[in-house]
Amino acid sequence: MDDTKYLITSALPYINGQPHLGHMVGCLLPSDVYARFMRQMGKDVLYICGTDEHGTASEVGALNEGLSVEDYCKKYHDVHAEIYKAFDLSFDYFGRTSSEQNKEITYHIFEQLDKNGYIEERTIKQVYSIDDQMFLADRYITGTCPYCGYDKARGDQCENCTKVLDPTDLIDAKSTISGSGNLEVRETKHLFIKLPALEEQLKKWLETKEYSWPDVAYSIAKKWLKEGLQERCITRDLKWGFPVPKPGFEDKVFYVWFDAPIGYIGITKQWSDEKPESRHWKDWWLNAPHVKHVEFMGKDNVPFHTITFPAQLLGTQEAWTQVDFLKGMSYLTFNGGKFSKSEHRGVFAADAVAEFPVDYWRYWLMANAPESSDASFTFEAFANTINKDLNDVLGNFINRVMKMTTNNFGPVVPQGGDTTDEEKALFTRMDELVNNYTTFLTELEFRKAFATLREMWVEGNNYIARNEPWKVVKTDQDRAACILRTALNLIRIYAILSAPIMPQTAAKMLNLINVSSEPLGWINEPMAEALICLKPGHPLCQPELLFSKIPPEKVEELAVKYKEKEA
Ligand code: B3M
Ligand code: ZN
Repeated sequence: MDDTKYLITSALPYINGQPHLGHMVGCLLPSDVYARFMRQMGKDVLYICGTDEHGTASEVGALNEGLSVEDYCKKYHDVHAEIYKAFDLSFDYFGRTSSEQNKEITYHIFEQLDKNGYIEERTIKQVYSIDDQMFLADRYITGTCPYCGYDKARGDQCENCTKVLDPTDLIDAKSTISGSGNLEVRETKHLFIKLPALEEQLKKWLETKEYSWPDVAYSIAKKWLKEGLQERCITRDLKWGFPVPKPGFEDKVFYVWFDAPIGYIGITKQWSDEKPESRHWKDWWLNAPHVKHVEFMGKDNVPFHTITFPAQLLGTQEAWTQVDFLKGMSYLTFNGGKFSKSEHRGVFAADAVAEFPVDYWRYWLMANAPESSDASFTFEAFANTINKDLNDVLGNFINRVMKMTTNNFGPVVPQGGDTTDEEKALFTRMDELVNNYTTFLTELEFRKAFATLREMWVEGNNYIARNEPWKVVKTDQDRAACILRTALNLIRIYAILSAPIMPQTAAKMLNLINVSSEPLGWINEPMAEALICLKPGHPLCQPELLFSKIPPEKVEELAVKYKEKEA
């Protein structure tokens, strides 16, 4: 028996601000599609996500809204949770990195690292803002670039000439929080994780991944290792975060990237503690050789998940579950430019579900997923895909078959006729497509998978077009019955196979043919069996349109509406 368990995680979205379509397709949707697929395959799945809450951005966000950081995070945690629910993300648990459980595990991991000699103290120089009463992270300092004179250069880099800067290089440096120029350089003590000391272990571990990780992930990790690892600072002078449990460091907190990935574990423990149906978190995370951990993230997060987080876990010298497979996504652009939270450019997830049914978004985003390169969202492209793929190809097929059947045979699967070479050819072609589709989903090749799904819909249309049941019904009722019965069976197959990407539509499709959607398995049997599953006499429901076309006026209206937000 296969006792592999699948631990599926999506990168934990930062709490501040609203998720946009780029976030949705960057890790949340692909992980959901995969989790749904694996559940349908009958696998033992745990799907975990949550908000990433620590760091300066939360402190600044709370300040801007006049809230305490705790209230600010609670508020936005709920905002995120609600949006993801609207997108039908099927997390087993959506937790928070600021939870007590995460604190407990973060402390444990830190203490192990310290005990094993992988933590060291260093004194560093940092910019202190006297008026803000805090040390400033480099990106919260702006000033004039000494190289090109650009007056909005950040403490870590000049956006204009791209030179990497030290905050002390800036002329007329100011805090971006208060705008105050009352800054001074102070010495401060911090803790560092000794990544160089973990380099050998990390290399050995990484080598085992050469053939199982996608090229991008493996090559990013390799490149980091080749350039040589540096000690990394894991503490910050902030108030919001987990206080560092070490004498002399009580007034510091852990750096957000130290406790955020541990959040996957902490959130699993939240699930364990809070949900009666859960299992023990350690079954997934500690001494759990049967667990396969599959991670989804934007490609900028890959180094943290292939180098720093694995090193944190390796350094404990305990048997933590490490990432087995990692899907790093490229970026989605909006009309060719960047989605920007601060400039309100792009379509936010909450707006998206207010404009169109969620399955339109799920389908478009996943069928055009930015996998090997960036993808660009435009309303025109969106409308094109929805009108063609969903309305003309899938919707039209279902509607015609349902109508022809009920008009000629009543609301039942028609009786009569035997399968001919036409059906046998369809079975063979569908066997091949279902097989490819399953393989692509297993390998997380989303674009290829959904192009294949669409091909199956096209096959259905071609089958109907070739066999012309609307004509045949006038001369040969038995033959027409066989064609429509086969076509009705195709609807069942399409529903089951579309469920990971369009769960609501799949349920509606099954409802039309009066098939229960619980529990929803996969298609494992050959088409010669699967396509005769619905038997003559099986009752059907009233035909109903599943999609509607997006007219050109609507495209124009939306293009204007969402462009206006640019200003
Ligand atoms: N919050 C970055 C991001 O949302 C970061 C991911 C954490 S995963 C542990 O892109
Ligand atoms: Zn410059």
